[in-house]
Amino acid sequence: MPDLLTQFDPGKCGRFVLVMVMIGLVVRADGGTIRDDRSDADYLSLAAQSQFEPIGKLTLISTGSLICSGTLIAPRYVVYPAHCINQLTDPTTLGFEVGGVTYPVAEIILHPDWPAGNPNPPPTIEGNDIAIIRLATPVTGVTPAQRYRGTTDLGVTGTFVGFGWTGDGLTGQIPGTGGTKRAGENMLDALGSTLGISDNVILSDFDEPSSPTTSVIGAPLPLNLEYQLANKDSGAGVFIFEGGQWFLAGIGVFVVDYNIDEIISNYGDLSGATRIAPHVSWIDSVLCPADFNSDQSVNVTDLLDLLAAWGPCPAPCSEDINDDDAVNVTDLLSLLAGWGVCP
Ligand SMILES: [Ca+2]
Ligand SMILES: [Ca+2]
Ligand SMILES: [Ca+2]
Ligand SMILES: [Ca+2]
Repeated sequence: MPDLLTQFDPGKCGRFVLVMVMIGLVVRADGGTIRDDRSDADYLSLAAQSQFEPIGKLTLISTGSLICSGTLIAPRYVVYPAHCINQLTDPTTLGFEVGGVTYPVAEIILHPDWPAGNPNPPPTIEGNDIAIIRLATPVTGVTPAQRYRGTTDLGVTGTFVGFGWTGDGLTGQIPGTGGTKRAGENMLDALGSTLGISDNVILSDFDEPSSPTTSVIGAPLPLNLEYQLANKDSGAGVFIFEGGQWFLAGIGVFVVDYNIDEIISNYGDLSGATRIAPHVSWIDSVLCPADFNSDQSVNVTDLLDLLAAWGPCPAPCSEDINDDDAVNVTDLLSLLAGWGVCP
């Protein structure tokens, strides 16, 4: 499968001419480009910290080749970008490798507003580039990432963790470098509307240590382990630290040759991540469909709600869990199966 290179229409994107690389198709993938004045070992050891264990590889089972990164958000569920497997609809061909084990995939759940099967979706829907896979068996020995539910994921440091190509801010990404888990930092500088796309996307520029004028958005100086997403980094986890806890705030989806020098992911280039917070209700509804009152638990309140809706129930009808236009014993059993604290 070739990489996708999309030339955005400047008319759609304000004053910007964007060359967008949809990162993360089939090929082995190291994660991200790094500062030219820092040791790669520092980025690799950041990636090895325990809070980043839930980031794994979505692979083709037959070859073990990397499709994308993904982040475990519950023992049976992984979040990743929808564009990664648009054209691969058979979940049994896929595996998720985390903690040294590859788990088979049971189901692919694309965001309902993502155009399934369209490899070149318009930038207007870029904010919905998110999907979930359900694993056939639960992951053990790895603590899932906490989904970010707050509102302060802008103007803070993001830690990006993925398996894509690497290089540094001078060389940009180097083809064929891949497969190693690498982490780096960048400020989450601006929302997507800065580029004329959805505010469900958050943007980060690659700041140059010796040249503050390279800055595109936000502060002009790089962070200590400044980093940029590169090819094959789709699904890189974007983490923030708030209130003493790490949260998954986004997933890497694209990098833009913003400085138009035909070098991808060098100083002066921009990347985008789909934010988790605007999608957290949808994620909750997938992981815990019987929690009708969204209190993160399936209990007697939800049971009474279901019983009150018993009988024919045309859409929209949240109590009709299996979408057959009726609330009946099937939905009741589904609710009972999910009884307790939501994943
Ligand atoms: Ca930056
Ligand atoms: Ca560039
Ligand atoms: Ca509930
Ligand atoms: Ca039903």
